[in-house]
Amino acid sequence: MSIPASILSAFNLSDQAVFNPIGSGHIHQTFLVEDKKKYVLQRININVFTDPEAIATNNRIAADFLTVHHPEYLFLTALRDKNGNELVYAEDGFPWRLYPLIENTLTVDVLTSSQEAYEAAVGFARLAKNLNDVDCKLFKPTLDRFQDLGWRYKQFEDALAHARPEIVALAEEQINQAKFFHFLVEEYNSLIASRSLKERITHNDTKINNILFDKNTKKAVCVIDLDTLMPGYFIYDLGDMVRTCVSPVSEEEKDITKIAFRKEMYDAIIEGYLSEMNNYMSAEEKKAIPFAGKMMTYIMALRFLADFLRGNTYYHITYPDQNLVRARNQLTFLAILCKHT
Ligand code: GN1
Ligand code: MG
Repeated sequence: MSIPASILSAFNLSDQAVFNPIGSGHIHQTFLVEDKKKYVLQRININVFTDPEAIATNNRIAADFLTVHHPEYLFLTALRDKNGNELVYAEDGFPWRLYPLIENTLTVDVLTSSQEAYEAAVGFARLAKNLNDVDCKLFKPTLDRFQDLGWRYKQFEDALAHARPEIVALAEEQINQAKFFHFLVEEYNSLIASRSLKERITHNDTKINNILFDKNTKKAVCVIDLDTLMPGYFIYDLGDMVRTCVSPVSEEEKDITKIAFRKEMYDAIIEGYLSEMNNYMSAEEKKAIPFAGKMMTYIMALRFLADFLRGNTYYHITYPDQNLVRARNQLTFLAILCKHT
């Protein structure tokens, strides 16, 4: 994909600028820009995020709050174009945004030490802690019912009801497994109905490659991918960390015999998260800690499987049954997680 000239000009990028795709996100198009300075340029996928202005507004509210209350905290904000806009629309209607590149940092897809797991959890928990007192009502959901497990289950059932028989046949084993774990939907519904979880501003996409680590110290420097920064519950953030940090292989791994429970990683995530959030969580909330990873692993299994059944309309894929592979991976990890937590 080439970058529209109007976008280059809006952000004052020169003719000499070099663009290369980066990142492993499934939704947007992301480029590293090397010009006089280095940047990250991103085209927002408006087929997924139909209200990109809501993302920009939520991020601005958080940034303004953090500047006043936690000025020392590094919160990544988009740069403004020459007209003062954070989102710049190309002729085709897609909005683009530009971020400064944070030098000397890296992302990882699979953690190799429990120290890294601890640091990642501290990084995501610090965002939740620093936003603990912000007014949730100021934020708009950028994706409706994004983490609503009951709704995601219904979407899976709907995808199944409309799928072609040959697609259903390919996914039979995963469909049966997905149905088997339905008890987690009941557990989720009663947890939410009990009102024991505080509504907070959560990141909602805390997979391990959404945090930047310092190349040298391996400390968490800042969180990225703030598209789903919106009202939620702590289980979403803690759960997605468990989902993506505890297994020695990522959600893309085809060989399910490599999927395992790394206790040292699990413990480090909980410890890291509580090192920041302990005083901000009620005893009732803490009781929900073991549910977090199961809930988020299940929701991703359902989402990948539903997308496969629908013909892969949501997640970017590079080979035909990639979403089925991802679903199988997540269901395998879920079964393992249920034994250990
Ligand atoms: C998507 O933006 P990206 O690719 O990191 C998805 C998350 C999933 C993740 C799984 C908006 O995240 O919810 O956990 O894929 N984001 C959206 O890899 O659907
Ligand atoms: Mg994302």
